[in-house]
Amino acid sequence: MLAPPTAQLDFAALLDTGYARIPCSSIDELRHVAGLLGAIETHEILTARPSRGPGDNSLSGRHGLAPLPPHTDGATHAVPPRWLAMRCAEGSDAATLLYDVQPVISQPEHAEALRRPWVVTPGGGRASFYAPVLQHTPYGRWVRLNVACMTPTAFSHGDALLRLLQGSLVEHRWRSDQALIVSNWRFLHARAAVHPAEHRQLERITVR
Ligand SMILES: O=C(O)CCC(=O)C(=O)O
Ligand SMILES: [Fe+2]
Repeated sequence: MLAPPTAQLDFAALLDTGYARIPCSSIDELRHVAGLLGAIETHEILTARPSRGPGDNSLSGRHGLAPLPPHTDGATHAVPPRWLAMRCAEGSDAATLLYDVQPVISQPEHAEALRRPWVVTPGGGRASFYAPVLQHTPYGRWVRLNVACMTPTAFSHGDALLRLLQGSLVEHRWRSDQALIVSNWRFLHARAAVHPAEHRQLERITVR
């Protein structure tokens, strides 16, 4: 008998590295593993589509099938989701790119710059608010960055961060029998360009 997905997730290792590839062959298994990480917030199938133009403040709406720049999912939430559980069974040629922020924020001069405020604009009539890229709270420490809905105030450090992060890139190649679990508090993620004939469908569960 196959081991249940619970047996395959080493939580201590996940906390250490901030991401994990695990055996997973169905959306039910993905849901099961995501549920082990915390409370499931959203469960979606993201279909890669051509751009809807600059008026759209979602990254995927703006960039369409072109490469998606590094970002945090749920960047407009008061607290972005802690974990992302993802699986790509269709249209999986384009790699997903993970950028570990930890090496950068362990350097005090960068951490300091990343605590400067940005304006976060949620859209849909919700009020804008200030938030730093790097936020320390009694509940934990997280990063938040999405240039489609965030604007730096005078002395922000976003471009420098994106340059520094090139040094901590992990390229993830999708397999239909694997899922990717990633800390959305520690990693930014991006995606290579998608070929229109691929019909990319990414199953994504966000966990808080
Ligand atoms: O398709 C992917 O690999 C990532 C898509 C993504 O990050 C998003 O839509 O937020
Ligand atoms: Fe994303």
